[in-house]
Amino acid sequence: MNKIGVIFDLDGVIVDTAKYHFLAWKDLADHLGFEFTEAHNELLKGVSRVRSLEILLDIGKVELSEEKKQEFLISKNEHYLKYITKMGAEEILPGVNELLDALDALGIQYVLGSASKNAPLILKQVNLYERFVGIVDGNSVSKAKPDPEVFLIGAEKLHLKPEQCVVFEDAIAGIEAANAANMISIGIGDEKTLHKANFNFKNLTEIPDNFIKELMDKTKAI
Ligand code: B16
Ligand code: MG
Repeated sequence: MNKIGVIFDLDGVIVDTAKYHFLAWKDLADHLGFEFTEAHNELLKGVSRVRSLEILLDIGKVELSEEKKQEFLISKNEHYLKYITKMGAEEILPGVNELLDALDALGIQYVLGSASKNAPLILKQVNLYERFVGIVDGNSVSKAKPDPEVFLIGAEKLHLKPEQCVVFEDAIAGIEAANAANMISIGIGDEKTLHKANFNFKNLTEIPDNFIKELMDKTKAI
């Protein structure tokens, strides 16, 4: 069996923070006087905070000074944090605890690879922080997904080669980043949307018991 490690995306894989991003971005759109729908919010999944604001302003056809943009980035995050600080372990998505237990039992280490600058806080809120051997978040990268940087730093934290790493992701840009890093990509969510992934599951509860063991046998490397 080959040695492998796992890199988890946060929003959409471990917890659903997209609903809180939506409320905070919608509040800003309301303030600026245009409609922001849940369909619009899909465009922001896996995307950095700065890029999210650019997309939102494009939707509303609003132009702002750099100063105003900075101001709204801060106020949006303050609003978002009001929801995040109320989160608890009950918000961990189905199948996460079972998968982490299975990885622990197999001696497989895992790190986080998220675009969120709030990732450490969120993991602490849901009591998962201590289980991860490393966190790569929006503060540690210079290039956003689909650039592979976030996952390559994750591989370093696992002391593994990229081809020994398995990435769980819910966003197209994240799957592209994992593929570009030469890692095994697992799409969590809509199979059609995430068709570039090496494997697809609707959610983590759908992962068969022997899946991780079989991956260890099959990994490209090593
Ligand atoms: P923050 P992920 C991403 O998390 C979210 O999907 C995305 O909607 C958000 O804009 C981004 O984090 C930045 O979040 O404002 O907290 O820094 O999916 O990469 O875990
Ligand atoms: Mg995500």
